[in-house]
Amino acid sequence: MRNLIGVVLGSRSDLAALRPAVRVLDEFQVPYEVTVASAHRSPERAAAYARTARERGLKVIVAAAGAAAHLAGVLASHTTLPVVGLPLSGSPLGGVDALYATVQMPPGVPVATVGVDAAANAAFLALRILGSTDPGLAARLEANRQNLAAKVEEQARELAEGGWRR
Ligand code: RP5
Repeated sequence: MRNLIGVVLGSRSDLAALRPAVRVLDEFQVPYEVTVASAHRSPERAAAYARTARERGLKVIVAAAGAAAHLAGVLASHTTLPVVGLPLSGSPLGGVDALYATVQMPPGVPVATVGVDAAANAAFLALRILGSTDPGLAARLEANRQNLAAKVEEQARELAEGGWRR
Protein backbone atom coordinates (compact mmCIF):
# COMPACT_ATOMS: atom_id res chain seq x y z
CA MET A 1 0.00 0.00 0.00
CA ARG A 2 1.34 3.46 -0.86
CA ASN A 3 2.27 5.79 1.95
CA LEU A 4 -0.25 8.59 2.45
CA ILE A 5 1.58 10.64 5.06
CA GLY A 6 5.19 11.72 4.80
CA VAL A 7 6.83 12.55 8.10
CA VAL A 8 10.04 14.55 7.74
CA LEU A 9 12.44 15.29 10.59
CA GLY A 10 15.03 18.04 10.61
CA SER A 11 17.44 15.67 12.31
CA ARG A 12 17.59 12.13 13.56
CA SER A 13 17.84 13.68 17.02
CA ASP A 14 14.16 14.70 16.62
CA LEU A 15 13.03 11.07 16.56
CA ALA A 16 12.22 10.77 20.27
CA ALA A 17 9.94 13.81 20.12
CA LEU A 18 8.10 12.25 17.20
CA ARG A 19 7.13 9.02 19.04
CA PRO A 20 3.62 10.18 20.08
CA ALA A 21 2.81 10.93 16.44
CA VAL A 22 3.98 7.52 15.33
CA ARG A 23 1.81 5.86 17.99
CA VAL A 24 -1.27 7.70 16.69
CA LEU A 25 -0.53 6.85 13.06
CA ASP A 26 0.02 3.19 13.98
CA GLU A 27 -3.24 3.14 15.94
CA PHE A 28 -5.19 4.41 12.95
CA GLN A 29 -3.30 2.12 10.57
CA VAL A 30 -2.65 4.74 7.94
CA PRO A 31 0.45 4.03 5.86
CA TYR A 32 3.21 6.56 6.41
CA GLU A 33 6.93 7.02 5.95
CA VAL A 34 9.55 8.72 8.09
CA THR A 35 12.68 10.38 6.77
CA VAL A 36 15.19 13.12 7.54
CA ALA A 37 15.78 16.25 5.47
CA SER A 38 17.19 19.46 6.81
CA ALA A 39 16.15 22.85 5.46
CA HIS A 40 19.63 24.16 6.14
CA ARG A 41 21.99 21.17 6.01
CA SER A 42 20.41 19.45 3.01
CA PRO A 43 18.17 21.98 1.27
CA GLU A 44 18.26 20.06 -2.03
CA ARG A 45 17.02 16.88 -0.34
CA ALA A 46 14.21 18.80 1.36
CA ALA A 47 13.16 20.42 -1.91
CA ALA A 48 13.31 17.14 -3.86
CA TYR A 49 11.23 15.36 -1.21
CA ALA A 50 8.49 17.99 -1.40
CA ARG A 51 8.58 18.25 -5.20
CA THR A 52 8.11 14.49 -5.66
CA ALA A 53 5.73 13.93 -2.74
CA ARG A 54 2.49 14.17 -4.73
CA GLU A 55 3.58 11.89 -7.57
CA ARG A 56 4.70 9.33 -4.97
CA GLY A 57 1.15 9.26 -3.61
CA LEU A 58 1.55 11.28 -0.42
CA LYS A 59 -1.47 13.34 0.62
CA VAL A 60 -0.07 15.20 3.64
CA ILE A 61 3.40 16.06 4.90
CA VAL A 62 4.23 16.40 8.59
CA ALA A 63 7.45 18.32 9.20
CA ALA A 64 9.09 18.30 12.63
CA ALA A 65 12.06 20.48 13.49
CA GLY A 66 13.54 22.46 16.32
CA ALA A 67 15.51 25.71 16.69
CA ALA A 68 15.54 27.73 13.42
CA ALA A 69 12.81 25.41 12.18
CA HIS A 70 12.34 26.36 8.54
CA LEU A 71 11.77 22.79 7.38
CA ALA A 72 7.97 22.88 7.21
CA GLY A 73 8.02 26.19 5.37
CA VAL A 74 10.63 25.05 2.88
CA LEU A 75 8.66 21.88 2.16
CA ALA A 76 5.47 23.92 1.76
CA SER A 77 7.24 26.18 -0.72
CA HIS A 78 7.94 23.20 -3.02
CA THR A 79 4.50 21.51 -3.01
CA THR A 80 0.81 22.31 -2.80
CA LEU A 81 0.15 19.33 -0.53
CA PRO A 82 -0.93 20.36 2.96
CA VAL A 83 2.01 20.62 5.33
CA VAL A 84 1.59 20.20 9.08
CA GLY A 85 4.39 21.88 11.04
CA LEU A 86 5.51 20.44 14.36
CA PRO A 87 7.84 22.82 16.20
CA LEU A 88 10.09 21.09 18.70
CA SER A 89 11.63 22.27 21.96
CA GLY A 90 15.13 21.28 22.96
CA SER A 91 16.99 24.37 21.84
CA PRO A 92 18.21 26.97 24.37
CA LEU A 93 15.10 29.00 23.51
CA GLY A 94 12.81 26.13 24.44
CA GLY A 95 10.82 25.81 21.25
CA VAL A 96 9.63 29.41 20.94
CA ASP A 97 12.18 29.83 18.16
CA ALA A 98 10.87 26.74 16.34
CA LEU A 99 7.25 27.81 16.84
CA TYR A 100 7.76 31.26 15.37
CA ALA A 101 9.90 29.96 12.52
CA THR A 102 7.26 27.38 11.64
CA VAL A 103 4.04 29.33 12.07
CA GLN A 104 4.81 32.76 10.60
CA MET A 105 4.53 31.92 6.92
CA PRO A 106 3.88 34.43 4.14
CA PRO A 107 0.45 34.49 2.43
CA GLY A 108 0.13 31.73 -0.17
CA VAL A 109 2.51 29.30 1.52
CA PRO A 110 0.64 28.01 4.58
CA VAL A 111 1.94 25.66 7.24
CA ALA A 112 -0.70 24.27 9.60
CA THR A 113 1.29 24.56 12.81
CA VAL A 114 0.49 22.57 15.95
CA GLY A 115 1.81 23.33 19.43
CA VAL A 116 5.41 22.94 20.55
CA ASP A 117 6.15 19.21 20.92
CA ALA A 118 2.48 18.44 20.11
CA ALA A 119 3.43 15.39 18.07
CA ALA A 120 0.16 13.52 18.65
CA ASN A 121 -1.80 16.52 17.38
CA ALA A 122 0.38 16.73 14.28
CA ALA A 123 -0.67 13.17 13.53
CA PHE A 124 -4.32 13.82 14.34
CA LEU A 125 -4.36 16.87 12.08
CA ALA A 126 -2.83 14.86 9.23
CA LEU A 127 -5.46 12.16 9.81
CA ARG A 128 -8.28 14.72 9.81
CA ILE A 129 -7.04 16.04 6.47
CA LEU A 130 -7.11 12.51 5.07
CA GLY A 131 -10.45 11.89 6.77
CA SER A 132 -12.04 14.72 4.82
CA THR A 133 -12.08 12.39 1.80
CA ASP A 134 -11.94 8.98 3.51
CA PRO A 135 -15.25 8.05 5.20
CA GLY A 136 -13.78 5.00 6.94
CA LEU A 137 -11.01 7.02 8.53
CA ALA A 138 -13.49 9.80 9.38
CA ALA A 139 -15.62 7.24 11.23
CA ARG A 140 -12.61 6.05 13.23
CA LEU A 141 -11.71 9.64 14.09
CA GLU A 142 -15.31 10.25 15.17
CA ALA A 143 -15.17 7.20 17.45
CA ASN A 144 -11.96 8.57 18.95
CA ARG A 145 -13.60 11.97 19.46
CA GLN A 146 -16.54 10.36 21.26
CA ASN A 147 -14.14 8.35 23.39
CA LEU A 148 -12.47 11.57 24.54
CA ALA A 149 -15.86 13.02 25.49
CA ALA A 150 -16.80 9.82 27.35
CA LYS A 151 -13.60 10.08 29.41
CA VAL A 152 -14.49 13.64 30.41
CA GLU A 153 -17.99 12.44 31.44
CA GLU A 154 -16.35 9.74 33.54
CA GLN A 155 -14.05 12.27 35.23
CA ALA A 156 -16.97 14.62 35.90
CA ARG A 157 -18.99 11.77 37.44
CA GLU A 158 -16.07 10.78 39.64
CA LEU A 159 -15.60 14.34 40.87
CA ALA A 160 -19.36 14.77 41.45
CA GLU A 161 -19.28 11.67 43.64
CA GLY A 162 -16.77 13.40 45.91
CA GLY A 163 -13.59 12.39 44.11
CA TRP A 164 -12.32 15.95 44.19
CA ARG A 165 -11.79 15.54 47.98
CA ARG A 166 -9.51 12.57 47.44
C1 RP5 B 1 17.11 21.31 13.84
O1 RP5 B 1 18.15 21.50 14.74
C2 RP5 B 1 16.68 19.88 14.02
O2 RP5 B 1 15.33 19.72 13.66
C3 RP5 B 1 16.92 19.61 15.47
O3 RP5 B 1 15.75 19.82 16.24
C4 RP5 B 1 17.98 20.65 15.85
C5 RP5 B 1 19.29 20.04 16.24
O4 RP5 B 1 19.72 19.13 15.27
P1 RP5 B 1 21.02 18.21 15.52
O5 RP5 B 1 22.18 19.13 15.71
O6 RP5 B 1 20.73 17.39 16.76
O7 RP5 B 1 21.14 17.35 14.29
O8 RP5 B 1 17.49 21.57 12.54
